[in-house]
Amino acid sequence: MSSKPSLTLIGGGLVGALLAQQLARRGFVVDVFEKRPDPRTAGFAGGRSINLALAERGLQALRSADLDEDVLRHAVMMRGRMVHTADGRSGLQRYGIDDSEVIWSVSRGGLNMLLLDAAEAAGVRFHFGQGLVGADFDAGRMRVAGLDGTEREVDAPVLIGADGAGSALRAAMSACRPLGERTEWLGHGYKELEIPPASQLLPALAEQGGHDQFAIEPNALHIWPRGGYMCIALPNTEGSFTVTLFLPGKGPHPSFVTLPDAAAAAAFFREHFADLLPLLPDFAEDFDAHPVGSLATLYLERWHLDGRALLVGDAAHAIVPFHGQGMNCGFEDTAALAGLLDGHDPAEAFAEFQRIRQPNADAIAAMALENYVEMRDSVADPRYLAKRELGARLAARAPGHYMARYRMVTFTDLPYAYALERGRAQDMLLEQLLRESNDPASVDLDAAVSALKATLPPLPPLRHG
Ligand code: FAD
Ligand code: E1W
Repeated sequence: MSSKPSLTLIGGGLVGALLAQQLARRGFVVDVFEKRPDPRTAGFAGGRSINLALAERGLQALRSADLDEDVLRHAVMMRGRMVHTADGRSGLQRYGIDDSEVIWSVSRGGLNMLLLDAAEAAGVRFHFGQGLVGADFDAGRMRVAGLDGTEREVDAPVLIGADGAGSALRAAMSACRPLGERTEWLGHGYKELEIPPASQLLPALAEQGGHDQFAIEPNALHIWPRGGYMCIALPNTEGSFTVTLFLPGKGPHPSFVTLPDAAAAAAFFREHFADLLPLLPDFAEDFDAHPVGSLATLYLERWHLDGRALLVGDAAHAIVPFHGQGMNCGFEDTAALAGLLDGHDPAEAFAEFQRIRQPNADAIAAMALENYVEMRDSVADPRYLAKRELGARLAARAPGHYMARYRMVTFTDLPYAYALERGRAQDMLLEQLLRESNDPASVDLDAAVSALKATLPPLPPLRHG
């Protein structure tokens, strides 16, 4: 075979940096054009600490890049979800029976910088402050703009877009051939707030009568479900937490338009997040300074232009964040693509990549949307709780035959499409078993396991973390 083609990546974010490292390690010549300045010297946008949940799929991709240990050194373990109800009570629902089934809170900025270092060490050439503005796919050339706006042309026969949900490469590809693009807006937005380390919160905690070293349990993902809206919090290594409020963008109260400023929002928090507000000493500053983010699902019919251009990560399949899988799915993309490009020409590899990944991207998009509703309200719904309890009993009795969908998504590398399909079948069975009574203890478990084995094949053997 001829020598490996040289590849031009657009975007040095989480997915772009990891993909670049994996391709360079396989001997490709890789150039990455990143619109923003180098975060390792310029400081990460705004200096705010934003974090993300890393789960098994993302970890497996990092493992294949030999970066898992480095990343986990800077991560905070989350053993379960801590649910804070409106009456001020809270309880931990563990994700698994032991610490083999946990997720990890990682700093977005820290992770990106670690991945940039790793890619550079593998030989990737970075061009920071160079944003794609256009491409001529027939000529194999692209136009990039520097931070001062000056444009120049660069040779780029094979382009890979990891430039996020607002992808400029996607726009350039659409101008060449329609990609069948559709964006479904969620209609809900988000705003990030911060709980500082407990040492900075002593007066507020003393008022609440707490003596803990931490404001709230550090090794958990915190959720304040409130029906039409919710807050979550993920821990940072420094003892702080990043809180995210998810709320309708407009419409009747409460929505971001009915909370136009910090004063209105503080009154709303006093009423509905009474236990959270005292932990947010900079509430007013944060609320007024941080923008409202928007949320959408992106669907494309085509991810590539033959062997000339391909989209990966959010650029191809942005999803809503409620399963914490956007980055994990993008990391899974990188491992799949690096494997396919090794030994195939780009045209074949790109077509095969879409064939394999698109059904899975569609499946996690659907599950992420469903999880918002589940997080917001059904965590307190008796029907949901009964099904979850019966599911746990079936999993304990027949672990090779029943696994909750959340666990398939979060703790295995079973394809997302498989998790969606099997989850539906399992759910139908639970509905049937609980038709007579909503009490899981009243269900004959032996009969239930027989019914399960009669309707569904066993789970495939699992590669566990
Ligand atoms: P991005 O991270 O958006 O990176 C794109 C990069 O391309 C950036 O560096 C950008 O500067 C650059 N770029 C943009 N335009 C150009 C251009 N024209 N030229 C050159 N470069 C360009 N996922 C999880 O797995 N777990 C979570 O807990 C989680 N929580 C989330 C919470 C929220 C509120 C949101 C909004 C998302 C969350 N996600 C989570 C999803 C995750 O953030 C994304 O899936 C992930 O960042 C996608 O990575 P990416 O590299 O494809 O895109
Ligand atoms: C995870 C932003 C975000 C990130 C997440 C999760 C959630 C709710 C949100 C889903 C979850 C990790 N989830 N957690 N507990 N039950 N479902 O697992 O990343 Cl809003």
